[in-house]
Amino acid sequence: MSEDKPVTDIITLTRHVLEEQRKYKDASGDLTLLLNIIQLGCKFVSTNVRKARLLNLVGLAGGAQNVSGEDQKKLDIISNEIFVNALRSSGKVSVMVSEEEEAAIIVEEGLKGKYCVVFDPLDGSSNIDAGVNVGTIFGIYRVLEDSSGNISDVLRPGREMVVAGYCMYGSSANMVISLGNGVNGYTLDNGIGEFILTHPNIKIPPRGKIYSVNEGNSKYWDEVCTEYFHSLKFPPEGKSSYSARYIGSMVADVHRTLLYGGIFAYPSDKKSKNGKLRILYECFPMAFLVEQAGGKAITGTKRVLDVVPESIHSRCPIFLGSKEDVEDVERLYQKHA
Ligand code: AHM
Ligand code: MG
Repeated sequence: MSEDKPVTDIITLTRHVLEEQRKYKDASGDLTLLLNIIQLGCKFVSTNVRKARLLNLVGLAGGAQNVSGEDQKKLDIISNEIFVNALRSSGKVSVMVSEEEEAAIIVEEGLKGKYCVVFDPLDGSSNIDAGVNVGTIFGIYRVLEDSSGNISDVLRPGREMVVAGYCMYGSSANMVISLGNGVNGYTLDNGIGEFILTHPNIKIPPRGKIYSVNEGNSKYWDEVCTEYFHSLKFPPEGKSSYSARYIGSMVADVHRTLLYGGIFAYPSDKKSKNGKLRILYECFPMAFLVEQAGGKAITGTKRVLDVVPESIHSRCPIFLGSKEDVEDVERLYQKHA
């Protein structure tokens, strides 16, 4: 066999999901189709992130602001439209929540399906002008029994999600997904336009050597955060200190944490009582993935996936990553309770 013979038995994301779904007798194929729509959106965003500078998509979109009062980028708006249009027309979705939409989108009768999708179409977009990695984060709930599909279908604990994932747009587009039975990573092959399984069964190391937090906020931290991060930099004699890595793009910081281990945090502080990151479409999907990879995600005092969001854009503090690292924080919060 010649060495340059191409691999012909490729495991694409769709094939992988189909194989998984075959295990469930009552699987209708709807979830597979929905994930295909999400893949389409991610491929579109990936292409546009790459073309951004050439197409003049970098920069602010005519002074528009999103619901959190942040400037919207042209790419944020485009990415949001791609997902909303594709998901609505799929016929598989009843409710959508996007970081870029003030209200939940309730899909019209006739097009409603049995799923709800929550997403941040372009997370970390303040980094785009510098060419830093950005990403799409998403989570999927099944519409509750007896519900016609409304906001109560998404104001639920994250542990009830059926799928969580993100796509990171970096040197390549990396999709990381969990259907509730482990975590797999796929890399977009631009030549054939398919996500190929490249990181099967991702497991986060039980302890890491990296911490990831915006230390510029440290003057506002509570005593637990102050003590914890100090302990990583000034460990007892004979122990190595942790390395600091903070990209400021949650998808990229969590991706590194999943692969290398360590801890990522966006804590609450005196300025931001609930931290910065949004529960439904930032904290929940990432907490789901980290737990499925063997790690932990807490607010400080409780499991992130047990939080019930009060509103679709509510925020919560988060510490996620290697099990032992997160347990160190948990113990400190218990000690100071
Ligand atoms: P965005 O959704 O407006 O892009 O904000 C979320 C981003 C996350 O990707 C990242 O973890 C965090 O904001 C960084 O915030 P800060 O600049 O305060 O450190
Ligand atoms: Mg975001």
